[in-house]
Amino acid sequence: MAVLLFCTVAMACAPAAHAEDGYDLWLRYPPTESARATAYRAQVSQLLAADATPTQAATRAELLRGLRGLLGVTPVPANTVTQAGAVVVGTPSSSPTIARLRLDTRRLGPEGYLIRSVAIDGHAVTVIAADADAGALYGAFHFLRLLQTGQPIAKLDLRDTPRVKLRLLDHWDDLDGHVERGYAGASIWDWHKLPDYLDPRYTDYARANASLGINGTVLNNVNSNALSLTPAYLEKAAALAGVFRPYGIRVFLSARFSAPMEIGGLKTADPLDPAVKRWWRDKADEIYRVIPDFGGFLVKANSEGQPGPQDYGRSHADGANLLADALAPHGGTVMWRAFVYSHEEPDDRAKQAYTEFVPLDGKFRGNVLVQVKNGAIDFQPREPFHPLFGAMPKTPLMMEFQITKEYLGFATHLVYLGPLYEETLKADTHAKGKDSTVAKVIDGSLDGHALTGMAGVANIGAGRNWSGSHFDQANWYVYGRLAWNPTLSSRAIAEEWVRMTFSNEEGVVAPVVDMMMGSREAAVDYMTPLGLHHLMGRSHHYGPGPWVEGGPRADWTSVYYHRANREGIGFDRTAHGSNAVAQYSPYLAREFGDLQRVPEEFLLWFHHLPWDYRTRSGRPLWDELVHRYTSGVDYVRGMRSTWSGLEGKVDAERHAQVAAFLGIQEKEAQWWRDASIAYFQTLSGRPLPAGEAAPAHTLEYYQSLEFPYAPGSGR
Ligand code: GCV
Repeated sequence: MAVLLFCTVAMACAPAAHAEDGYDLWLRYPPTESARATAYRAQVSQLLAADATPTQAATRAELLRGLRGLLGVTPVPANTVTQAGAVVVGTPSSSPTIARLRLDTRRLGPEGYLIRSVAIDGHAVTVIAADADAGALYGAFHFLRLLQTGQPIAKLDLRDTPRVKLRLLDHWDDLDGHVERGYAGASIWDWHKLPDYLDPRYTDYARANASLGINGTVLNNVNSNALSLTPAYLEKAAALAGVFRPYGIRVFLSARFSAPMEIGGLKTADPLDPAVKRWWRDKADEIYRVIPDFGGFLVKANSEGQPGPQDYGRSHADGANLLADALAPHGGTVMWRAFVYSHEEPDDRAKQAYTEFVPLDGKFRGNVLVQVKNGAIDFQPREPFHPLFGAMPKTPLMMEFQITKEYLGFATHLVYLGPLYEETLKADTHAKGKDSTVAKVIDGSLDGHALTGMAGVANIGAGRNWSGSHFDQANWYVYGRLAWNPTLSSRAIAEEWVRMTFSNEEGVVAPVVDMMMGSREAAVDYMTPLGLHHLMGRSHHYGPGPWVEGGPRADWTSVYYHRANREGIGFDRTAHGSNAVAQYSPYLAREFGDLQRVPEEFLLWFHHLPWDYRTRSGRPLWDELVHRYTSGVDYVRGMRSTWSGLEGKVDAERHAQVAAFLGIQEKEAQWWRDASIAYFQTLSGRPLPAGEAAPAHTLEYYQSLEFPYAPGSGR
């Protein structure tokens, strides 16, 4: 085992002199403030870390990089623990020192770790121990996080294991470099140059994900192209898998259900056809020959025009099981999406996934996860949790969150999604009595599933700062941390992120965390207050479009969802309306259906109410709506002023971009407010409440705006 001894070098602990462009994410490792750095250096004077495997080498390299940056220490080879302040990282098989300690690493599983302050031969030592290499890597990142966030490290006794097995990013990246709903530039995958050119960025992508515990990535869009399953593209995917493997990340692919016809020359893709079964089995064998640790398939079937088993009169279970049987011999998993709604629009769109999937509970193979979006419509600024959670006890359901902000202001709006994720995960399904939270469905504890998963639709692109804006990096971060442990607090995660990404100075941390924590509620207010939803511009989804109607299908319009008329506004999902409430547990069905008990944030999601309905503030509904729109805009104004007060405390380059983006956000928040009020006022016929400013333009003006080149459109 290679053993390294640190000698410290004098280093000025001034802020980084170079401009910060966001590339380094939360792994910047800037010099630590000097008093704290001195203390840390004494506690981190030696590093014992093996490098016999690629994962061990990555772990050691990350520790060296981090410690060098944070503490200004340079490693020198040595043999054993010879002084206080050694850091020992590894497993009982990679590290004789750890083996000697006889720690109970078995119970940590393949990805867990412990970090403990112990004495070895009379020296104070920090041990980062795991049962497998990946756990040691995660432990090393945790240790670095403690230093990055200025935590004491003298008396550590931590252990952590992930609560969710598959923690994935779903890339909606097309093979031509376009990213569906991507606002951070072109695809990070340069398919054309793969497999021969491996952009160093792929390694940094893996490092960033590993630092959060993300252990899988679906490389291509769920609106998939069968070409990604051809030999040439499998070779490219294999090259990426090779880069990611040392970081514990496995590659998955979105599979096009009709691939046997499109690239296999078959006349059908019927899941019960023997030739189709053989084709998928052969394809799986071929994939595992080039990617031995391939994770499996993600499938969008019979949804928004994608092919699927229903094209042949078969069920989603038939389709999923076909692929599951092909992958099973290799240990692969199928993630079958429940984002389905019929082309014929027979029923409230919010009800359709439940209607289709609940009867299939128990019919899926053991290596199938059904992937369910957090809400029943589509990643709206706010939705009640999806009624499927808690309703399919015999089937493991995995969560699908969206990290990219398709409906939350694209890249420029500062909207921290932690509270949205947390709200969903903490929601109580009441499926098995009180405290049957969505988090417990996802981590498998509610129904006893060992196969568990969470997916986040990535907000990563080829842009220099990865996510399109500095604050959007926080959404990648919080997603990863919650995928590891869905019970963490979004505020605590925001604080961690701010400390690592911007500064440990309290004068920065407190105001930025506060600003982030209220930002999602503000977006709800200026876009879709009180349970309104799906009111954005048609197809590109940029900006307000509450007037959107007509077109190919009613449930792609806004009027379908807000149902506003002269009398009132809102979607009646009670027993008098679509009765979507009945898809929740009886307790929640009563709560959501009862005007006295329904949480006000879901008022118009579940109820159609007259404009003069008295809300809990005492204001009539129309006045309350206007009030919410305005307070959303006011919050953005407040963020601008908070941020401008931080000038000089955050590096100039990032400060300037955030300030400019907040300016865009304020303009667009005002646009959302004004356009929405201008439109709804034509229906409510009511005056603006006293003190509320009239929209800056006429409704016709807002309706005339067109954005043919808005980024990220679907195709
Ligand atoms: C990948 C929404 C998006 C689509 C996306 C779809 C899905 O409808 O607008 O771009 O397609 O969700 O999740 O499949």
